[in-house]
Parts: sequence; structure tokens; C-alpha cells
Amino acid sequence: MIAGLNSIYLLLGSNLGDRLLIMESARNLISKNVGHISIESSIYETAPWGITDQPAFLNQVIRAETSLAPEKVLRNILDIEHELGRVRYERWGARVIDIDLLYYQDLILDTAVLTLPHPRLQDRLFTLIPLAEIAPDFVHPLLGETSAALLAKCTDKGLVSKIS
Ligand code: PH2
Ligand code: MG
Ligand code: MG
Repeated sequence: MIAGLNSIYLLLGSNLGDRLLIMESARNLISKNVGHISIESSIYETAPWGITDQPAFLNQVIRAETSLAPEKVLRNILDIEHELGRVRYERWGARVIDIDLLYYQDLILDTAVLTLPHPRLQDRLFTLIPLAEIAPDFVHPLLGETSAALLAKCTDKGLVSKIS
């Protein structure tokens, strides 16, 4: 932590509409309302996980430096999803934008609204591949393994290809 700022890792996902433009808008709003973006992974096109009968996603992981508390980060990312037109239809279904908080520093938290680290990040290549690109040595505070190690042992077979 530098001067009251905490590092967070966010996963962006979009599989409806102009996906690239929406992700760019999301990054702009995150910079404005959550914190400065210090690192961005490449953007990947990824096969839908969970409900497979839906369009392919774009996914990206970014790191931002925030002065906000975890619950306020969550509130602001939900507001950004709403502002960009997200409507919640079904769990794991298609969406204009999804912003998930993966890590808040090495904080471990389990409340009614927020679980940290994100409870499924280690199960999904669409998260681990961009995460390991920008933070290969970051150690998962519960599993005690780096992103690179979690990626190496992940059994997910979903297709993930770098597009930019
Ligand atoms: N998000 C989900 C469900 N399935 N699949 C891919 N490829 N990428 C996602 O971001 C994603 C998903 C629920 O949030
Ligand atoms: Mg999600
Ligand atoms: Mg989400």
C-alpha cells in the first residue's frame, strides 16, 4: 500500500453489444470513480463458462489503486455496471458488462455482499490467464499459491485467445 492507496484486481467481462467499446467505457469510469488503473492485461476472447449457449466473452484483468474501502469499491463497480446498461437476467448469463473484484490487497473477507478473494477465480482460465499475465507472482492469500501456479494446475478447458 502506498500513501493510503490499496491495490485491487478487477476482472472485466462483456458478451453483448460493442464489447470493446463497453470495456473501454468501463475502464474510464473505473479510473474516475474507483481509482487510477496501474496495469491492464491484454484483452482475451473467451468461451462462455457456466451457461455455454451464449455469445463469446471478452475478458480483461486490470489493477487499480484505490482509496476506497472494499464495500465502497463494490458499490461503485455495481453503479458502473448499471450506468453501462447492465440488466441482470440469470446467473452466469449474457451481460453487457460484468466487473468482478478479484482481490483487494491480500484481504480475506466473507460477508453477505462480498467475498474476497473472489471465490471462483482459481477455477476459470478466463480469469487466471489475464491475471497471470499482469500479476504472475501475486500470492492468493487463502490458497497460498501464485497466479502462475494456480494457472498451471487449473483443470478448466475453456478456450481463451488473446485479441489485443
Ligand atoms: N462470467 C460469468 C459466467 N461465464 N464466461 C466467460 N468466458 N467469461 C466471463 O466473464 C463469464 C463467463 C459470470 O460472471
Ligand atoms: Mg462474473
Ligand atoms: Mg459480477
